[in-house]
Formats: sequence, structure tokens, C-alpha cells
Amino acid sequence: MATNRTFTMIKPDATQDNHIGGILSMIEAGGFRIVALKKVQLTAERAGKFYEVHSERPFYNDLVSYMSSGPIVAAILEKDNAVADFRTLIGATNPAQAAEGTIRKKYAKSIEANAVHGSDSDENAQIEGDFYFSADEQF
Ligand code: IDP
Repeated sequence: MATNRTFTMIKPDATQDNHIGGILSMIEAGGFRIVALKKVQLTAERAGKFYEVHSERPFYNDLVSYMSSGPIVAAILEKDNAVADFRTLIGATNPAQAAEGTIRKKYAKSIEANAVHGSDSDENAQIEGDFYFSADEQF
């Protein structure tokens, strides 16, 4: 069943480079409402848990180190067709392939340090949002 929510993180490179405001502005300008928002320093253990689905991929250990290297900003977003529309707004995983006007085209530095996360399914959006926010923080 399609839902109208997705989950995002502004990754450590983008928070360290003072792009939180710029990225949130692009998200709001893209028609998304911010349902929940917080800045978090992940431990390697928590980052490993978040990316557990990627644990067999060759870049997993580097990804866990990177995602725990500095604070991230976690948010739940709302819009019709949220998951697919947000994937369009952020652009391709590799910024070299990201379309003009996307968040990754503007802010990503590399395929790993690619500025933002966006859920890839409604099911994962729910799981990922619940990883950071309790029910009384989602409104
Ligand atoms: P996505 O974030 O665009 O959905 P995924 O394939 O789910 O991309 O990968 C999750 C994250 O892992 C990426 O956003 C990126 O930070 C990192 N990543 C993906 N592919 C590579 C790679 O080939 N080398 C290093 N890091 C990667």
C-alpha cells in the first residue's frame, strides 16, 4: 500500500559543511512537509544497525564509519507519492550521474558522501522513521 511519508537523513558531509538549511529549503520547496526532525550523532553500532540491509555489500564498513563520523539530521517527510518523489528530488546515488536541480547534484561530494539518504520503499520509510522517532514525535 502506498503511503504519503518518506524518511531522510542529511549525511555528515553536508551537516559539517553547513548545508542543513539549504537542503531543508530544497525539501520544503519540493512540496514536502517536515513531520519530524532531529540532529543526531550515530555510534558505529547504531549506524551499522541502520544499514544492516547493506551488510554484505563491499562498502558497508566504510559506510558505517562515514555515517558515524559526525552528526546527521534525520527527518520524516510527507507528500503525496513521497517515496518516489523524494528519490527524484535527491537524484542518483552517484552525484556524477545526478540530474540538474537535484539535492545530490548540488551538495553531494562522492558516491559515498552523497549528502542525503532517501527511503527506497514505503515499508523501509516506516522502519527507518521509527528507528529515530517515537510515535509522539511524528505529527
Ligand atoms: P541510495 O542511498 O541512493 O539508495 P544505496 O545503493 O542504497 O543508494 O546505498 C546506500 C548508501 O551507501 C549510498 O547512499 C552511499 O552513501 C553508499 N554507497 C552506495 N554505493 C557505494 C559505493 O559504490 N561506494 C561507496 N559507498 C556507496
